[in-house]
Amino acid sequence: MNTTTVPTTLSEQQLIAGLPAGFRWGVATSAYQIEGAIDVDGRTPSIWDTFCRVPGAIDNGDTGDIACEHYTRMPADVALIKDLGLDTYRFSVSWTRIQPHGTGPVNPAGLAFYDRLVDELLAQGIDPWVTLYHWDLPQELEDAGGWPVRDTAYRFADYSMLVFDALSDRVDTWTTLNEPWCSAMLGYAYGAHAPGRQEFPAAVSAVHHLLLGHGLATERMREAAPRKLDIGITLNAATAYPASDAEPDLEAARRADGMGARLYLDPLVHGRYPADVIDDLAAQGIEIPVQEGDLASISTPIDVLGINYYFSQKFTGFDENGRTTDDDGLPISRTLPLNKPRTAMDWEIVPEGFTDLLVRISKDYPGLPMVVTENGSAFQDVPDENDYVADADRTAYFTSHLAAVARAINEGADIRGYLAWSLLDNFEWAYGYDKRFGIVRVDYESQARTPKQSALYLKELAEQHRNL
Ligand code: GCO
Repeated sequence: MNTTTVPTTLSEQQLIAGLPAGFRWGVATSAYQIEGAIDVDGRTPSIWDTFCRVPGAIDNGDTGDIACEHYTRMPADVALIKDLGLDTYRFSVSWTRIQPHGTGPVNPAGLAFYDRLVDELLAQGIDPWVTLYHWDLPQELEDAGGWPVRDTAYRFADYSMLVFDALSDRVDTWTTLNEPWCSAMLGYAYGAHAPGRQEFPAAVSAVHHLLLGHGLATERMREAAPRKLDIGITLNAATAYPASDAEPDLEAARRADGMGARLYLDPLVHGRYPADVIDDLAAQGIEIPVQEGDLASISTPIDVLGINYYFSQKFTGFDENGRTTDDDGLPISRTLPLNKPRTAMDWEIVPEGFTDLLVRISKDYPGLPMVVTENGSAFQDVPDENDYVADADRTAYFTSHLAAVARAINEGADIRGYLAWSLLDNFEWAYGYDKRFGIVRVDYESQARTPKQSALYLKELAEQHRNL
């Protein structure tokens, strides 16, 4: 044994070695971030194609036009997953390939790509995991109002069934939405993501219609399921730590947790929106546009809750001058540093926040099997002359976060697998290609793929685990 290994690393390794039998080891991507080929086989623009053309919206003026050319390089990318010994591949389907106008019949040429992808995965012994929506709304639906409009929920359910009817004979695991918080808040409140709107009340409507779309699609998929399938949703969540026990700090953490986690989990699991969040919104004159029957749809039981975790934050209810309300009389909410090392995204590295989150969800929403559907990190990679990246930083991130998952399991959380984000360096939304999350390096000039140290590490862990 390496004598320089510090005890915490040792126990992290032991924790990881103790992950349960049958635990999934996989990797995730999303359509717009890797596919490229934006105008072939009938695909039309999504909100991301449009947003990428807004001056200043994306670092460097980057776009997803070419991305990783996964659309044409797909078989080689699947072979890569196989080489890494990973058993699950989570990918998303591009809505405008399937249904170019956001409504109407299926586009067979667009569907054919995912049909081939699923067959290729199965031929390699890799379990396909479909995400139906990873943020790429058809532009035509945004032109009709987007997620703040109720009709979009029905459009999403119709689109979902086109994909489901074509692939449910071979795909066992289905995620409706990826991170509705991001779609609603980054897209409609903060304007940092497509469609770039900054209208908080519209963002709250978007939350409800995203959840309604999830519920309607889940009901219909379950009804049509040819056999027992796992259907669920993926949320991004974090632990919101209060800066102190002072009431304003506790309140700031409560509000952050309410808007970040409970606004989604409560309706999905308990069939009601959290009363404190409803009150907070009402204080701003905002109402969630619930209609009769919506919450019954939204709380249709799910089989798996996907959790995407990157970092946690500390919240305070005081501003720099010690005041607790702003000029409009609204309560202050600010984040303060936890004083941890940071990734290239400037996100603090907080594995204990991951354990706390998973344990907390398992207690507050019991009986819900979870899978980590994304976890990973961006760092400033330095390739050697062979394009190999010895990414000790990313590898350490995986180690500490896998150990955090194992700790949560040891504390009673039901977590069935871990999908690393991401297979490839890819289009990191508003950050463009500058931020690299891949376990496999992509040279964007040549499109060459080179597994990084972190990929080889995950390969080894998956292999050891399989041989237990
Ligand atoms: C996310 C997204 C990914 C991001 C990743 C890193 O779910 O937020 O699923 O598309 O690339 O999170 O920011």
